[in-house]
Amino acid sequence: MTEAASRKASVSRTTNETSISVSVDIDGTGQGNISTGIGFFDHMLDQFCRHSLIDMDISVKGDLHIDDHHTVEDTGIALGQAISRALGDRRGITRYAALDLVMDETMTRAGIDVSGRPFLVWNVTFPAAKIGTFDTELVREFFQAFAQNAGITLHVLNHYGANNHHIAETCFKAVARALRTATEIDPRQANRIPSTKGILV
Ligand SMILES: [Mn+2]
Repeated sequence: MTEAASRKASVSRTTNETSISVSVDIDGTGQGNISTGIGFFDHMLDQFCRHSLIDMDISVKGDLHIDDHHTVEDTGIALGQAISRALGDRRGITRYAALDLVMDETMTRAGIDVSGRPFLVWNVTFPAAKIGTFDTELVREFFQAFAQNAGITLHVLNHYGANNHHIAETCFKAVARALRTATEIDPRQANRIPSTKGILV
């Protein structure tokens, strides 16, 4: 980019199940203001924000009297939409990133292609169904919704781990770090769409 374009976007999404406002700044410093009504999910999104360096304001009012499912999935939808809008035509991005992330006894790999082609490969098994009151199966639901709506190809592989909190947290942190790298502007091709097709949407 000859002149740094602003890579920010806001999304508001209201259904009969949830009401969500999301604002993101891809070129942020990892400042977040996150409130979903689900303590554990807020903790995960705080990690996602901090380690991606993408500023995220996320405010959700969901039908938690039913369960956490709609709130988690719809947050993934709105956050993915905001990231996609903020990326615009995806000009100049690094596009690919992958890394292994460790936390105590757990190691998780995330690989990303900011391709415009939504796809999730999820190879993570939680030993327990719950972390406190939070259903561990919702971690996959979040990333499925996020990848679909962000227009990214996302692979997550848990190599090993015993503690469910750690397994979940390494998923969020690994995807955050990969997303940070993959969405950063590559100065060697800063004004070019990183595809021989000439388009990434
Ligand atoms: Mn934690």
